[in-house]
Amino acid sequence: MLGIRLHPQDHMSRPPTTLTHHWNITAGYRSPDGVRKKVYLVNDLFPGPTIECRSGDRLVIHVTNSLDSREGVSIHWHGLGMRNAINMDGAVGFTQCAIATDKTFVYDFVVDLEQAGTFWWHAHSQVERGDGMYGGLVVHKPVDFKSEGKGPGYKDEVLFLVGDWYHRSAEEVLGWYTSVRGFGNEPVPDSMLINGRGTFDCSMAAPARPVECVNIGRNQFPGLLTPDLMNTTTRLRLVNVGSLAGFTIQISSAKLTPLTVDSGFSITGAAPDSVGIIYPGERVDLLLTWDDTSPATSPRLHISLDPEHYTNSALRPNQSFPMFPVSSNIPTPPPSPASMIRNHFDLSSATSRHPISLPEAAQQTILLYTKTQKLSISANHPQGFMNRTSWSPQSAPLLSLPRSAWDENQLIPYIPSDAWVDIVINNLDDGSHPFHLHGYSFYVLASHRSENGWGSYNPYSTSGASSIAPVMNLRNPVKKDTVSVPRRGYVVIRLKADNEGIWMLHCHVLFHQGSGMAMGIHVGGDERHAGVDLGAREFCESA
Ligand SMILES: [Cu+2]
Repeated sequence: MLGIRLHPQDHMSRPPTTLTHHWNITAGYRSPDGVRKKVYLVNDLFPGPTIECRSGDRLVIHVTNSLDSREGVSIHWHGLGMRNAINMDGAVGFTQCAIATDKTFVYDFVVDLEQAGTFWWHAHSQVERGDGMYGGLVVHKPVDFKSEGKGPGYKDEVLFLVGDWYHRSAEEVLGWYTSVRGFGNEPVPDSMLINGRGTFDCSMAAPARPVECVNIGRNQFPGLLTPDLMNTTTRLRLVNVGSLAGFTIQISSAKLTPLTVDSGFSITGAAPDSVGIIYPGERVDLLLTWDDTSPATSPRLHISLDPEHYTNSALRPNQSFPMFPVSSNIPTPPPSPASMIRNHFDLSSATSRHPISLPEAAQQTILLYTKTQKLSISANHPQGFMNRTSWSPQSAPLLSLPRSAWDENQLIPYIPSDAWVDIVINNLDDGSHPFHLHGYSFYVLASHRSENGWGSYNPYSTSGASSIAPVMNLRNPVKKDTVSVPRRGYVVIRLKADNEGIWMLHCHVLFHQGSGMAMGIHVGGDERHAGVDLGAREFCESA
């Protein structure tokens, strides 16, 4: 089956251990949706291998760069706290130099005992993530079934890595986006992949951009699940591994009860027909329960792309995939349009399953404005800004440099250890930006989107015009590591700065991150960062 069947039974009831992996990164040609393209491979796999472990395990991953293109690589462990292991966070420009061709870097860290959930790993060097350098990372929660006396209520767990896909390389797409030719428009994807497979109608390819294309027949597409999972309850772990588009999912003849978001945070939810929007970098775990179904109804997974983005004549905004192997004589039901969805669960209104105790006010507030701008000083090339700074990496990672040596492209406010901090992210653009913070999960206290005009929040402003004071949810907010900042709106997030390090904060839209929509927070230790990480510098010199 195309879904990745997970093995919780191998991890949930054993003591923590050390798991060692050896990864060899190469590139090769694949046709994930029928269109041939050069993709990245880890141990010859596209997407890369899935890591499964339990809370408290030590992961040792030897990553060898065998690309002959001289591109550097690095790997980030999306959502993991990386406590006492910031030098393993994989963020080029912040924590390490990219691994050069023929070099190996050993990622060695312990998964926090408090963390369990659906994570993923991906390249954090250039835009390699967009061409397949990613995979799943599932941390199973240790459970003592004997003392609990009952199972989890489902038999199987399956991982779906879902994301948009471009037929051009991500580097080409970024080049177009940041050129004057792009006019600041979003680069619209060509298709959608689930676990590295999709479909594309070859006749839809733009004549100006010929592709090597083979139509994939309906019967050639594998089922997402095997027939033995029909009529059983299954936990779906879903990751948006895409570069740009958010999406909503629905499975015909089934209900999808939301269980957790991002790093395993439990949310409340009924059993809706559809769930969304899931933005790039976000995860949601869903309990899949079937209506009264027989195989003859051929249930399908429907994915509807966030209509916020411009439509591409070749991209079908509603795509569907067979849940079970398709037999040739069953007609495919038409994809159900959004209007047919009776009962939708809006992830942006999700709340915590358990009451949360938070201080009334934070000790520090960081106020941010993000915007894509075309400045004449940059020859009108679109660039992403955080306040007045457009990020680009220095030649050495910040971890290896004192603050006095950080250049003008770094916006890194300092936060003392253990302070409660609010971060207000205002979005001055017409599209949403899913922001990801490394090293932390944070509470989402408020989220606002403006249909007309502008809705910014400036807690320091006393005049009402520039400040729409939010209603802060201190009672049952969700905890996330990636949050969509709505168009012409803002979010207020709160965290306790209990994880020292220089952590990256950036838009997870690959092309926005690649054009500068990134910054960091510097938590704890010496504000001047005089005691630099010499190991990080040594690795750069050896690379
Ligand atoms: Cu963005």
